Amino acid sequence: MNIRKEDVSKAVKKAIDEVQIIDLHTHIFDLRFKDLLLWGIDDLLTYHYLIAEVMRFSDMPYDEFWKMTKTEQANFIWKKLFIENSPISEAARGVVTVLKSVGLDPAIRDLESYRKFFASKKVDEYVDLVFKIAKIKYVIMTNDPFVEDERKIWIKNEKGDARFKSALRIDPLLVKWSSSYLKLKEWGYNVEEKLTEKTFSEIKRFLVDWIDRMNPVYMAASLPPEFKVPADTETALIIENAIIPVSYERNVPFAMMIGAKRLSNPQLKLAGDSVGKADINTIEYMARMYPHNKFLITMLSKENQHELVVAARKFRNIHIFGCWWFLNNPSVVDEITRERMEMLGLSFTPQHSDARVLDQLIYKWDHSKKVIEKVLTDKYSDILEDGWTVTDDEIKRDVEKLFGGEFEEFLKRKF
Ligand code: FIX
Ligand code: ZN
Repeated sequence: MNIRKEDVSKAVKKAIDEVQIIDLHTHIFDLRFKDLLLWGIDDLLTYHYLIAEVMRFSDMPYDEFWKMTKTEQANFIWKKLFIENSPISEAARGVVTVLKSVGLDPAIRDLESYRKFFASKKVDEYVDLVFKIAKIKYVIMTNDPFVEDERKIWIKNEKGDARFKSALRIDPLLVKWSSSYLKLKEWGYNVEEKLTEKTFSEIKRFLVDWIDRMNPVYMAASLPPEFKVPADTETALIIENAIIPVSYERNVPFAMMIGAKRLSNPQLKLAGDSVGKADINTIEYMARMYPHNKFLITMLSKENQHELVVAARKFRNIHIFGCWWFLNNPSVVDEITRERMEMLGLSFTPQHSDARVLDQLIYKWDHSKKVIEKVLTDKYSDILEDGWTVTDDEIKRDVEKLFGGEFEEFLKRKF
């Protein structure tokens, strides 16, 4: 039935509340990976976003912070960011949203009672609970074969949980070749530091072996602001001579996450990364030169967003996903999502969670869904004003596309 103008917001809210989400990029793991799966209040409080924030309220030497146990760090963060200040930043608000969503009372502000709640949970049941609350169909993990703790689990070839799909993460190959080639050698690939034809073909063999082992939805790398292709750099040469051909032959898209400036403040460790504007020409070059390849793209700098949307309009082999990291704040998600919808309609994926802690699926999606709901309501209201009609089913169809359906269609297309 056609929706009346005054009912649009209700209809959009219902469709978004009910949609089963495909989360394109996370850092969570299924149960095979044991302790690599982070969850519960102490992991939530020691999230690297909150570590960066807490140090701004303190003159504690960085070393002293890193020497504390996880519980002590969590106590410190709780005291500073939740008791001595109101938790209004996006990452702090996220903890409050999680407490409320799992049935705890944020108003009691009692960290020990929250700890007791999580200590009473079994991890497998808690995974089910989080997936149910956040309405997740499946997540895509970040799987790096260069991380020894992960690698040793992959090589056991155990069956995983279908709700956790993999992504083959290859940053070390692209940004640390001078040490990664030694690892490849150790694993039986006949490579040398110099990028010869033989070395490219062995890198390809490495990629194919891991694609066979992980069955990844895509290959991915996070790349710095100065990332440039074509260029006479190890990164560019490995991409053009190994990643691109394997990505095409195996029909595994290449996800480029561009603009992360690693360890801008090394004292903050994982929390010390920053952002820089990247060159859109690289993306346009790759999409143009390799029209039969598929590229998933997200960029970290706000300044890159407009030109990225334009690039996607020009090249159908680009699928934009998510408001990444420093962009995942309601005001910025609102602006970027509006612009993307205005130029791409429904042919992009507005958000991924980037959850590092299982429970974050709850808040990251809760907060993003509220913004996407507002934007979509405005867009339907505009066309209704002009005399167009929409039905509940059409809204449901569109919402499903935005939360993973269009991404799955992109994967199926053959360019
Ligand atoms: O490179 C990445 O996948 C980034 O998303 C992360 O490594 C980053 O630290 C993060 O957690 C951002 O949300
Ligand atoms: Zn990430």
